[in-house]
Amino acid sequence: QCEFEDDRTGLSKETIKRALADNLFYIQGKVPATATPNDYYMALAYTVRDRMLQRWFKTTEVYTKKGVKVVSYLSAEFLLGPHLSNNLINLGIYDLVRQVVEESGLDFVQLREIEEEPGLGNGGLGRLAACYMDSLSTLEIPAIGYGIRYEFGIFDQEIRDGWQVEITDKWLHLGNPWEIPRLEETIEVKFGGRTEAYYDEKCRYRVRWIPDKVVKGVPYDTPISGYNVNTVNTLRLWKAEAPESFEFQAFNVGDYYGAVNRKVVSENITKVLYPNDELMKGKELRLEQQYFFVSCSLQDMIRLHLQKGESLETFHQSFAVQLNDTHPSIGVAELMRLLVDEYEIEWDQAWQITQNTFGYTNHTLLPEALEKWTLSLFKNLLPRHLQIIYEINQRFLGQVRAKYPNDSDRLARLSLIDESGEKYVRMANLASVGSHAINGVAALHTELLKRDVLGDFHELWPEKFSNKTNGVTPRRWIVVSNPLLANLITRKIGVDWISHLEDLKQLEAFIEDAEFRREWRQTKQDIKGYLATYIKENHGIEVNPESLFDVQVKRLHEYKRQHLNVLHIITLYKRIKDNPNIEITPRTFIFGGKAAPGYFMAKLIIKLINSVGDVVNNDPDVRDRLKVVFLPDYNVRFGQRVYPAADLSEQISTAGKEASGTGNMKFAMNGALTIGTLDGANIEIREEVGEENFFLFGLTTEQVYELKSKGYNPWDYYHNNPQLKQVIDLISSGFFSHGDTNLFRPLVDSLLYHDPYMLFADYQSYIDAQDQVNQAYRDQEHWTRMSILNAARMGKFSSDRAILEYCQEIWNAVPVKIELEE
Ligand code: 26M
Repeated sequence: QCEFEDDRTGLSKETIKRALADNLFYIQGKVPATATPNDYYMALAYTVRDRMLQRWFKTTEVYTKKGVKVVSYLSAEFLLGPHLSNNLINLGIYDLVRQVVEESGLDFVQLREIEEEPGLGNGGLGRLAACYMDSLSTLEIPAIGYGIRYEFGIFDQEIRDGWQVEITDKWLHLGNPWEIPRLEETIEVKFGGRTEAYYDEKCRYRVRWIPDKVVKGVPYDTPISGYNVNTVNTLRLWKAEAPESFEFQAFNVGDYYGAVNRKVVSENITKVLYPNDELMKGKELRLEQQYFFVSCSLQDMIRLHLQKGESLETFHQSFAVQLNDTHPSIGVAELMRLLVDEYEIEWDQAWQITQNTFGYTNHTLLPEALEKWTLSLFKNLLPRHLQIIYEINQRFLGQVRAKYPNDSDRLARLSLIDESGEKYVRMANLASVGSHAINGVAALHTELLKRDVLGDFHELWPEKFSNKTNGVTPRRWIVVSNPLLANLITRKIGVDWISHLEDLKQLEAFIEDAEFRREWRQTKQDIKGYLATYIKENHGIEVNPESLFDVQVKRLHEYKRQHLNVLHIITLYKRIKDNPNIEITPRTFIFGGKAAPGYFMAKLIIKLINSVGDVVNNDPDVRDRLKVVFLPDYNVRFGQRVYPAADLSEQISTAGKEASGTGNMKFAMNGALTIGTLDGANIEIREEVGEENFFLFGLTTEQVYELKSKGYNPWDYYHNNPQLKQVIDLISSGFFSHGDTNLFRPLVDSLLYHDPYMLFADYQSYIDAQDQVNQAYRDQEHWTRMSILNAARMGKFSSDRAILEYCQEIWNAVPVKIELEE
């Protein structure tokens, strides 16, 4: 029996203290006298990582030795957010480590805030991938996430004079203690060039691809811990590097600068995350990124599969590969190429393997967001893949023709190639044909997918389609972000709810307990106080923590209708101006979100929010009853601060436009009430929490379609609703723009003459619902009951539930316990 704990695994206070000091010296090369806060943060992070490593190693070993099926989640984005607190919670050592850090004379909160969050995603889709990785580990499902190690993640946002300014996100500048490069597992990816047909020694027709560029993919692995289990899965992100200087010697004699330039161009592939633009413009680098990470990942999986001594015929029994939207859908053609060209498998068998391997999740119905690439771009970058896509298409359309003779319109719609004008490859069609399972991300979304965007595919293969309503991880979105509420809940019902969120139902038993309601209300109040302090310290705006915190945080987009929220604010402001002594429920309107850099209208909406805020916040008539704050640089870390502090969650997209939404879930789990339309997962949230605990407004999807088809005229609403007219006229008059009547004209004109997202049609219904919110908030006892019921009934929206459904209905994956021998 040893008296000393291992420095890298031990969990006694003394050992952790020693480990911190050791890591400071041996990894950072610093002693306390010279150490910066970042040095201490790094030492702390390594101390935590050390405690994950034997679990990580063991997990990986079991997966490679045992014949287990591994889920492979392919995603161009993983919006992870800070690792430190999340890992501490999952390892069950948060309080312990915090104490040790503080006993060492350090400021734990300060160190925690030093971590640069990996913002390797735009929004919902990337954050969903991160929540799913957490649940896969927690459920002990063998899984690996594959993606891109962007050197620059989503840009940082600053607000100057009310406008958004983008700053590059240098998240790696001080090093990343959470990743380990695996240089020996580097993979080569080919680009461009041409193909050549030939006959092999058995006189079989074959094609070889002679590329004009080879790029290396270097894997960087990040451990993904599960909550309260030994499983630590891997997130493997690929970095592009130019192959060693062989080019210099053999091929580029005399063209040194040309060779250097090619090296730089290769390494550009993983430089920067593309912000999702309103339009899918043919960006060659984007397709290069997609093919690069997908090819690396599939080659990696094949290597792992062959290492087990298996033949490729059983590849789909080793890996279930999920396509997170169409971004990785080139994988369908790439797996076919690898199987047919490189491993000489017959086409039909390769196609069986491919279809059995892939599942495809769709995340959007917006037609402008459906990915397509021009044939010329495709041919230049991936000449062999274009041939393979043609071959897939020919065989596929043959089947369609047999089933629906003489239906050329249907054929044109189903084709992998869009030939209606300039020719394109349609990535959603490729993903649909190449997958055995297709799913939407909320019940309504899946129904609309089956009816509209993928209607022809649904008619052809109804059995491929299913719904998998999104979920979010309660570890990060309750336990890490809202420890006060988590502790209150645990005191009432024990800790099991953290991995069995349906247990929150047990809170309903305490609804008549006045003391519990008081604690619940007080907790929310305390958290609102923290946010108020943060806003004051960081942005200099005084907000009243007693006021109703009305929050809309999400990417800026017209369909999400942040400007409808603004119309409500102006409506209230107008009421005060018309009658300064009016009874009004004090409110703080909190906004956050980034606009795509090229999306002019979204940026103008940010300017409008700030301009309205300037007027409202500084008008003495308002007497601080209304405050409007746009908090810059909304990201995962700020989400963790704001969801717990919200009273009201704004989920106000035009019905039929928001595929699911996941912020809606984070708010409600933390006891916010929702004002929302019948869109995405709002519908299911309302079903769960009860219609009496949800503020509903607006047209239904059917009504939106109906109104569109019979001719929607926003002008009529403007003229028939004096309140709406006053609000719009106030913006047009230059009241919020120092008399400038041009500034907001594009926005106002778009509403008056087009209003594609039907703000005017929903305006009155929204205002009425907001008036009900005010009434409800005045009865704090009643509001608290509704708040508790919202949180208590959110069990369905745990990502654990979502992942279980994927495992059972799409991946055929089962848990594998990881045992640590003593
Ligand atoms: C495309 C091309 C080039 C560059 C970027 C893109 C691109 C990147 C991300 C396009 C769309 C992207 O994300 C879409 C997205 O986040 N969709 C959201 O997915 C969530 C998770 O399912 C849903 O909850 C949201 O409703 C849906 O909008």
